[in-house]
Amino acid sequence: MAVLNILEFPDPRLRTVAREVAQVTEQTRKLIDDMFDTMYAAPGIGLAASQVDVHQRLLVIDISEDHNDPMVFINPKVTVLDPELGEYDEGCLSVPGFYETVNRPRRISVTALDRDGKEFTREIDGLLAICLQHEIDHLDGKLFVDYISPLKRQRIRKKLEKSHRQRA
Ligand code: GNR
Ligand code: NI
Repeated sequence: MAVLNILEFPDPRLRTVAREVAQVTEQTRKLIDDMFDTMYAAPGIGLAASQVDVHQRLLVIDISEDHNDPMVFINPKVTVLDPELGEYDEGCLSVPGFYETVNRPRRISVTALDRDGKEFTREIDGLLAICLQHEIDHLDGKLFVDYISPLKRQRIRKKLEKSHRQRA
């Protein structure tokens, strides 16, 4: 297992639209295991393959305190069950150190494949609904900073570019 490098805003690779997983294979499961290692090490509550520069429609989530509820979503499709929006201060491992309020539908249904390639459907609300929508945005090349004002986004971009230059 391995901790993978996480791309950071404004890396243009984060804007790639991921492609569907054609078949869930041993290679897919190896990637999933590495993504859990990477997410738990960060630490974070979710990780999309896009963030580790793999542009396949696959994401992992674990919102439990004890890292004992790993969830896998492959080729996820969401339908909004209730148009009511909820707000939440979101962060992102690809935008480290910044938090901004984002509004998203509170109740959704998701159909996806699990790590065995088996389809499941479940209704979701709360933090899991927020996190799942945040991760699916990554698969579509979107980041939470796309929902805030251009001025705030520009400030975050400048600060992260500066910290990337200092690291280099
Ligand atoms: O670890 C994470 N925390 C978080 C907090 C509020 C809303 C969304 C998230 S997801 C984030 C990990 C991440 O960047 N996933 O893409
Ligand atoms: Ni994120």
